[in-house]
Amino acid sequence: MARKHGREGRGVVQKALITGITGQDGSYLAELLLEQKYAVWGVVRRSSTSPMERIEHILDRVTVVQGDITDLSSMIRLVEEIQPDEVYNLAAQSFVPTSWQQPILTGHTTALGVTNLLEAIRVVNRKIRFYQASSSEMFGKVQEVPQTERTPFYPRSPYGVAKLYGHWITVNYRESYGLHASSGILFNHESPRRGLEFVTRKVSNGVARIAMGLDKKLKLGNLDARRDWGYAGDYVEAMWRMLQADSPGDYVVATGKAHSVRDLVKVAFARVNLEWERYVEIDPRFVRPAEVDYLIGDSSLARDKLGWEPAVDFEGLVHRMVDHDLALLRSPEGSRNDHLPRIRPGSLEEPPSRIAPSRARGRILS
Ligand code: NAP
Ligand code: F7E
Repeated sequence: MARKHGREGRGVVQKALITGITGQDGSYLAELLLEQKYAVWGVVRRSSTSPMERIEHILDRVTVVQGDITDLSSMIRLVEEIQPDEVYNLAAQSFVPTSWQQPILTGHTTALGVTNLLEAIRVVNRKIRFYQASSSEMFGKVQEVPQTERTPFYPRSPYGVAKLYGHWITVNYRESYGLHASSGILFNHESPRRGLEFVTRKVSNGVARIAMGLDKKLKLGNLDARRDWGYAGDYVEAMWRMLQADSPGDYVVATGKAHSVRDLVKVAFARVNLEWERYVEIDPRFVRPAEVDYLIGDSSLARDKLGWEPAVDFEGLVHRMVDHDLALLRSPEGSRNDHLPRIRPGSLEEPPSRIAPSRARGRILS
């Protein structure tokens, strides 16, 4: 899709602050903003190990700053110091099953964290434009098919409930203080950079491992769940376009096509000429206490108002992910068995997507 340039007549370098820059979306968004000649700052939590794997290739072009979205003082300090034109809030506890295990942390991060950033903007400079990463999980037990910006919400997990708070507090700050604050209701979007615990990457990695003779089985939960899956690289463009619009708003971002987890598995195994039925086992530990059965979005508003449309289709996405994981396992790093990503037997905790230790580079400002 052809990219439009940002807001016209700016003349000066635009400054963007991204929370969640080390995540899947943060890495693609940072690349897009660098391409658009922004100066980019990314918030990274202090940790005893480095989470920079997804942004190592751009660390010399972004400024990494320490902060935590649950800590209001660090958000105020960063917004004051950087004086960004645009703030993208992508930070969250984003894995739905973990939200049942850590509901309070999920609330602090995924819900109240949004207020911390909005407060920082309200106090420091109300002209800063704000993007909130809302989610189709807010539709949960869907009240309408397909889902639009007007569909009533019915979240089914502590994560969905927390995102709903984040969505409404964004709307509220827009209406209360006149902030240019937009909420992107994004449906599932995936990529080779997806965390290994999410079903698409779990499947692409599992298929690659089975094709390489490293695993014999792939254990999954509910194969009947249907999702509207798109490509993360396409979706970050919608985020950026929301902040270039004259007025703020709420937008559904989706492909308009749904597939089941079973479809995903079929396409992924077919990519390596294997019959999925021989390898996939159902493990009740991966079935959720309350499921979201069927998500499919209507993104007409984003298409009409923002000129956004997705470029990568479902098959293209799954092939890209399987091919990537095969290449990774065949690479010199991947051939070191002790570093291969795998689901540990008997554990619901799935490993981080790292293959090799990251080399921390770039400027860390504290
Ligand atoms: P992700 O890969 O899980 O990334 C989450 C990011 O948030 C990571 O950079 C993580 O940092 C950071 N983070 C977590 N807690 C934080 C805290 N307390 N303070 C500062 N940073 C913190 O998620 P994603 O897939 O890129 O998604 C980006 C956003 O979109 C999330 O808000 C997610 O809920 C939302 N969303 C995602 C989808 C999707 O399909 N991907 C759909 C709708 C909405 P660490 O690296 O240190 O963990
Ligand atoms: O599950 C089913 C599972 O974990 C998708 C996050 O980015 O998108 C994501 O949330 C479906 C569910 O994503 C396994 O039950 C079957 O129905 O990949 P997922 P999610 O829960 O839809 C939304 C929009 C977000 O906002 C979230 O941040 O797949 N499923 N078997 C499985 N899921 C997992 N993870 N593992 C399985 O073994």
